[in-house]
Amino acid sequence: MKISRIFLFLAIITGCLGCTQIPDSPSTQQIGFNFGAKTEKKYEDMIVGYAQLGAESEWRAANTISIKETADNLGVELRFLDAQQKQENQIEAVRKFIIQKVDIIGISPIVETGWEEVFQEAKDAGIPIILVDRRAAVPEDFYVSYLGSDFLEEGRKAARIMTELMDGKANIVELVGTIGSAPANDRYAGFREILETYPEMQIIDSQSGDFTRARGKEVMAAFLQKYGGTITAVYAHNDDMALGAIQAIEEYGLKPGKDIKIVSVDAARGAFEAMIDGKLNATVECNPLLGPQFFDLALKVVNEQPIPKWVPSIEDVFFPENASEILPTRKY
Ligand code: GZL
Repeated sequence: MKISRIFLFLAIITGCLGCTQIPDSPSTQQIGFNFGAKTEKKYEDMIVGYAQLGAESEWRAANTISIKETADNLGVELRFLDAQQKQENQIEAVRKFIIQKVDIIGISPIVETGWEEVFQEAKDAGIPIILVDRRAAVPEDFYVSYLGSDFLEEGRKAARIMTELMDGKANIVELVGTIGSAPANDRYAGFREILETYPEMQIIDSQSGDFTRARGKEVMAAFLQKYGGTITAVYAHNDDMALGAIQAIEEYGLKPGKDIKIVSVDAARGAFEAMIDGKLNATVECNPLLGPQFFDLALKVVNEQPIPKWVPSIEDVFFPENASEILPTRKY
């Protein structure tokens, strides 16, 4: 008798190993033989914990909407916590998800460092982590995948655009994002990498506006008090700070986009409106609409299917020339 028949025979008389009890159905209750094969989870079977960092910008608002709307459309049970831009709140959120035994955790780490301990706790609890939007400086086995942009390349793109806009000569002030965050670190580095070969492209000052419009305006106003009209260009790590800088430049009595050229990052709706008004000279896209890709990755992870360690966002750059035509097509 062939070995497989013996196994099947033994399985039947010993009450069938690894049986799947098929829930009562109108007709009959059946016992299925799955011989250890796991039933594949569907979106509606998943419980996902998402530790969002805050609500500091247009970009973040669009990112949150994308996560929540996608979960709703797919029928995923989403546990969503907003850390209000405090790392300790994000850490607490991850610990709550561990206690709740969610299937998987998504997190946009507000800064790169300080995650080893709580990520180890998730690992010990057997709950995988997907990094969304921002990276964390942890060993690669602490997370299953990073879904987000190449911030270094965003910085390089901004520098190439600025150099062309200024014909290779500018006094630049820089509005930096949240100190210690991956986008701020890399947009800072990528921008400088390109400027190395342009000695007359000078960064005369650099300060954090924490990715918010209010702080961007405050920092730009201080730059104008210190340097006045010697400033010829602004590099803003996001559109919200650029819009704040525009207000400060106008209140100082200069024309943003003309007297002082401005290049920013995100390509949010406000940037298109500013470009149409002639007050912003370019914006480098950073895509916040990560919901569909995130839940697709999450389902693959819970079904133990292979996924890439990094899923880069697809992004473009935008200029005033066609801002009016593109704005109606924008989703954030
Ligand atoms: C980038 C994202 C940044 C945006 C800002 O992926 O983390 O945070 O550029 C947002 O607008 O606040």
